[in-house]
Amino acid sequence: MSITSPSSGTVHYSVEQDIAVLAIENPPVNALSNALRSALFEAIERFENDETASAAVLYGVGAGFIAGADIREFSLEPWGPTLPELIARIEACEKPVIAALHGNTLGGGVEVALASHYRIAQEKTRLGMPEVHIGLIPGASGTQRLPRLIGYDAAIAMITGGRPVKAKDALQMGLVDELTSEAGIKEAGIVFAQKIVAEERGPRRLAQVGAPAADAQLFDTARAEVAKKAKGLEAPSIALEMIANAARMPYDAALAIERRTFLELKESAQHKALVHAFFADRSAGRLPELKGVEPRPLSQVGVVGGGTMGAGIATALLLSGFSVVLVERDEAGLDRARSVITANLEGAVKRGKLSADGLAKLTGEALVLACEYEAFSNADLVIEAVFEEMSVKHDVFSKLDAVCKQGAILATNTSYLDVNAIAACTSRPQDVIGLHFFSPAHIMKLLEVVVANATAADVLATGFALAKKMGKVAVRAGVCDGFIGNRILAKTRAAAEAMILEGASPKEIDSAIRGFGFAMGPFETADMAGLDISWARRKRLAATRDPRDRQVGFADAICEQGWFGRKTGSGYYLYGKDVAKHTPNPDALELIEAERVEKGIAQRSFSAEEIVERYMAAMVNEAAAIISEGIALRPVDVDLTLLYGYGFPRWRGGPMHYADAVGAAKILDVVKQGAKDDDYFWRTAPLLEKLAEREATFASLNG
Ligand code: T1G
Ligand code: NAD
Repeated sequence: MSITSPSSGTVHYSVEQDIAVLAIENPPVNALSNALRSALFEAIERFENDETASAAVLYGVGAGFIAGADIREFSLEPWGPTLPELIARIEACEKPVIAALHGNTLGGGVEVALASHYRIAQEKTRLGMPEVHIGLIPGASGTQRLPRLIGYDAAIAMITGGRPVKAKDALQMGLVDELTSEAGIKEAGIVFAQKIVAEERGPRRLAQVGAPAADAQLFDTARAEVAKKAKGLEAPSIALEMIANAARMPYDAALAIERRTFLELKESAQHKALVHAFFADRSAGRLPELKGVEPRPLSQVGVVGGGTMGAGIATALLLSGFSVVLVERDEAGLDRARSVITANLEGAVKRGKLSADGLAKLTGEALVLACEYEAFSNADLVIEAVFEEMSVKHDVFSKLDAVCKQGAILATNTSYLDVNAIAACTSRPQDVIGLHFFSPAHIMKLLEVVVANATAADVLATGFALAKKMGKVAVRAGVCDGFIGNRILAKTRAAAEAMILEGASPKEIDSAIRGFGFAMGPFETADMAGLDISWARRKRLAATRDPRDRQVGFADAICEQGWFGRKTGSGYYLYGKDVAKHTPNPDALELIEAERVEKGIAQRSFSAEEIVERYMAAMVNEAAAIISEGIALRPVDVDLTLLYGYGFPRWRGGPMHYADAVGAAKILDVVKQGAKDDDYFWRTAPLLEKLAEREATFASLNG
């Protein structure tokens, strides 16, 4: 029979060979919903009263045991037994309860397993406490039971790091009692339970086990390590203190603090932002345009150009199992490409991502280097990564059009150029698309898939399928100067440059933006990418630029000196073996000051808060325009772009989630304030105005 509650989640109860079998079912991941907790609680009560059953086995129907609390229900009013109540009930059973684990056993799933008296796991089980990834701590005794079972070091690593462990490591650390290679976890559980009964081993209750002793140093060392890795995340350090409580107070007192802290964190801004990011990840490829559209098959992929991007893209393709044909202009170009690709792949070997044999294969038969475009005749997709100049792109696409087979997809990695104009150089615009990778292409997770006017639906679908195979996050973008990410970047950088003219220093701005949570500020990023890139873009746009579009002079003046950033030893900062990080380039500061004097601008000071406010207002306002224009289909696509391509702090959820948290009205105020001085740059995006008026959120537009 089934014990079913009105919302999703069921436990099927049966007795097989004197063992009660509790089959937990809540597809797709058996999350502990209100309904499932209720059903499990009832099933446990039934087992206690069932004289025909001498032990119980809990197992998950489907791909795993239990993937933790139901994240979709965090924002709802809970009902039925809480997880701590359920867990206490399981542990209190007078007859042995065995958790039989397979697949994902995460968070509350591990807590259910820890409340059970014995644990058996299939060899491929992943056991983890990922709560910190959604800004939480284990909320149902995990911080107390886990160290009692596996000791402080292992518990600290699992809980504060959030990474799952493999079953064989779980066995070694004592987290599970036995491993099974049996395909049926239910059957293995029953056999294990019968053994427990036959050996008359009764319930083992972790709550009754004393906490291990801890030496004074242990938690101090851990505090320093956790803080160093946290990068703005609050939950890991808080979780660590909960574990430390196990060593310094009785079980019940520590448990009460854990629960209270968990409930507080459930209301925190970081938790809400991280849950937003969790669901954003899962909505990435969910586009109406892709529904029911079959991607084209991909096996051999061509790359034109073996420079920074081409070599990185080729590396990423090889690591994802594609065979690659790379074409450069001459032998010297090919040599450079080969050595960069080999070095990248050697890095993958060092990181344990590739074997030495794999390296030989990828640099051998899987990679063909050539100087003739005819080498692309068999390619299913060719990705162009040559110089950012329309005339060069024009030449390359005409040649590709001539040599590539029918149905081959022709893609450009351009950062800013018009993909419609590139498509027009071919006789097959329906097969042309933008595939905008980020540098380093074999590391960065974002892929902007840029749809031109004539791009066919199955070509777009192939872009998304490619990203999936490469382990990247794909975001659909429309054609405009810079697509989603670089267009926003250009706008925020311009807002930062304007603040510099008013009196802030590049270092103050970078430090404020890092304080917000970005890995780097805009000027150190520009120095790293090369200042010549945006200089070239400014020159390209100069002829068509709106006369109201104010430009700072110092950005060009710095480039005119040949200071292109890190690669030339100086830019906004100085670089060199003996130069401390973030040492401003005094000559660049002089150029800035000279421009202030020339324009009669009185220098004033900026607080970090004001810098962030302006920077983020410029970002959100531009993003709102990008959404209205259909360049980004949904606000969540902007969030994904900034999270995966631009170092936006995940615990802030992305710029649109940030805007929702702050409120559209507040952002609009900053935009309007800016418009008093420069009403062209700070022209209000009508969407922002509309949301502010209606007190509505960007999230409401995600559909
Ligand atoms: N709650 C609700 N839905 C979930 C879910 C969860 N915990 N986990 C996954 N889903 C949905 C997901 O949205 C998607 O739905 C579908 O399942 C498949 O997921 C009290 C506080 C389990 C490794 O953080 O890490 O327990 O989009 O596409 O790649 O102490 O999902 O198809 O509609 O990701 O095979 C701790 C989060 C909670 C686990 C599977 N648990 N999940 O990956 O499939 S806090 C987590 C994952 C907690 C206690 C604490 C992964 C996965 P849809 P998927 P996958
Ligand atoms: P790069 O100068 O490092 O490399 C370009 C390579 O293309 C050179 O090796 C050159 O020899 C080769 N090349 C030029 N013309 C060619 C031709 N006709 N046939 C074959 N090879 C040719 O440039 P990059 O930084 O790799 O940028 C390439 C493209 O990627 C540009 O469109 C750029 O805007 C875009 N992009 C760059 C970055 C970045 O961070 N560098 C990021 C995303 C996109």
